[in-house]
Amino acid sequence: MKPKVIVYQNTYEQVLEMLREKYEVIYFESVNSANQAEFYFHLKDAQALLGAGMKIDKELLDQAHHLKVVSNISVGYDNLNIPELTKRKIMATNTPGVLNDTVADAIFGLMLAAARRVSELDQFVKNGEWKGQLKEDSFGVDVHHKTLGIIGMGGIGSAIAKRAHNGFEMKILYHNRSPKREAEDLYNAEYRTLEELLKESDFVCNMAPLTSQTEKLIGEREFGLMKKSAIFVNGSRGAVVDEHALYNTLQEQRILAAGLDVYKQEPINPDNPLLKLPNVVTLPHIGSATLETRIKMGLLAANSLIEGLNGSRPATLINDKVMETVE
Ligand code: 8YV
Repeated sequence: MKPKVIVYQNTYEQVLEMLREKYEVIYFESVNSANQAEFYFHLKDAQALLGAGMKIDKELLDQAHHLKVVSNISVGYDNLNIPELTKRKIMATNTPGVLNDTVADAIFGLMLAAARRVSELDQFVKNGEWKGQLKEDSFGVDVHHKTLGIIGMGGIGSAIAKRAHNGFEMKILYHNRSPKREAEDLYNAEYRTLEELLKESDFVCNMAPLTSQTEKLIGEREFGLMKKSAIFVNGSRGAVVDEHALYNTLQEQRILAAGLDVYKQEPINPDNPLLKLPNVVTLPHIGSATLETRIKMGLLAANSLIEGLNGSRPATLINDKVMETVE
């Protein structure tokens, strides 16, 4: 009898085929109220979970009596209760690295769109409002040669710094738990405290992972330190930002604009006042969602799942300590 694996989000045939060679694959394009009972029926004897975003906590794990691996198709793993997984000798894996350039591209897309008012002006043209001489002489601000502050200089942050340095000749500041010598050497990145970064940057890009320490890291006080001409981009997790504070700051024009790919609640409520502001450009959490990269992420996640079920150490293991306890 093949071990049972649950895939709980839509992924690609290449990924499913890779798993079906070895396992009984129970595939849900998404888990919702209509199929949740079926999901929990299979969870009882599933040995692995593959997907992204599902909250894997004590309550769920109490229903999963044979689980050995939880494999995220994402680099972020704030949906996983790592201490609970480790205590239960369940390996947790993610997909770092393969998405760095794709997410960095998306971040620059948001920076440029916010700086040059692309979303607003796109609608202006499409709504037939361009009827003659433009009423304004300029639309937005330059990105090149400005100062970019990156909060969270991990793999994606470094890819953003590469683009900023090589492509836009920007000055790069960063705030991180530990120094990043490689970024300092390659991109002349300079370490700053969070306060210093917020005060000095023309563009502030949040790429900090969501943890208990970073929840609402950027709130009223932090936005109050930023320049009135500054642009804020969030590409990591919505909960790292106090969205009410962001709205107030934008609405009162205490910063110039924002570009958002992530939100505290996803999908974001269409009535959220942030969506009514002309100086906010939004994406639906698609930072890594290009065809090429999502396939790479799915295959990497599947490979880590296979390594874990084979009893070896997955290349992208998050909770190393689990290897000390797995028989
Ligand atoms: C999203 C992400 O999962 O990897 C992460 O942590 O947040 C992203 O990969 C993806 O962009 C959703 O489409």
